[in-house]
Amino acid sequence: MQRAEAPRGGRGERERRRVRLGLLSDVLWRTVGFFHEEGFTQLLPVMLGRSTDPLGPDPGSSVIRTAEIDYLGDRFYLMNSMILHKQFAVREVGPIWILSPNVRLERPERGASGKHLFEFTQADFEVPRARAADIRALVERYFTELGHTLHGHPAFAALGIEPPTFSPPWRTYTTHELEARYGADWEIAASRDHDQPFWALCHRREFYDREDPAEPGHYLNYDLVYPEGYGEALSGAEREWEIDRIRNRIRRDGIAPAAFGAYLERAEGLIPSAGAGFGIERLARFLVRAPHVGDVQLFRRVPGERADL
Ligand code: ASN
Repeated sequence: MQRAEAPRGGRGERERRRVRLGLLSDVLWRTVGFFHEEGFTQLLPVMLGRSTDPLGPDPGSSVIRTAEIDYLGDRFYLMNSMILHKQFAVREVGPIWILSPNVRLERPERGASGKHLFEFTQADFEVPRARAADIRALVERYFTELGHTLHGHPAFAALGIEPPTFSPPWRTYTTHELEARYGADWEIAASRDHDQPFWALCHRREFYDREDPAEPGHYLNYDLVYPEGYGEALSGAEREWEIDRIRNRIRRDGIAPAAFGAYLERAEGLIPSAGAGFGIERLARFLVRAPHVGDVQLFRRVPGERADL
């Protein structure tokens, strides 16, 4: 298959990349500090699982397939996300977070979106018995503190841009409201129309996002969207934890139950929880106003582009 070569860039671009990576390093440092100060236990990431996130049904998801490897007679999937593992981890450990590498084999045309990578890292966290509003408040605290930490960071002057200012509480919309205003492909149009991040509630998404038992068809999930056209920042939800509801949702979604056997065997005894994950590279891209999320990676992983190394 024809693939574009990764842009190499001249000296100016190499210098910008060095500055961007320096800022990303400080974002990581502050993120570690924040979650520890908030009482989360940091876990090491899992990269292979006997079940992983199906990433659908969700019109925003477009992976060709889930990457898998066979090892000693067992099939392992590379993590699309650690969501299923997070559900067990909160039961064992309490509030947890992970810097979690994900592999998502996106279609090559996704490279043009500016925000898709086939390998990236998310800050992924989960809190036992939390509700959606608790998680949204936590995320707003995180961004506020990050904004304070980065104020005056030399990277912004070096790049000739203003540091972002975050002033939550942020607006919330349902996806129905956004669709009515901006059409089915609302994300980027709505993002361009805002100068602060905003919340989009109530997507019909994966089986693990809880459907409100009091209001079927209403999902207790939330996306955070960056302003100025940068698009989705974070997704999360309250979770389905009752085994019968999980089984029904998997059936209703028409996804192959075989890939969830290992999860379902253990899913009895899950507890209510809520959490979210945000892509570190997308956050860095937004902060430094990079044209493409691959511009903040030293080893670019852009769909449709040949990787250097
Ligand atoms: N991390 C997300 C969540 O917590 C799931 C995902 O990345 N697909 O809901």
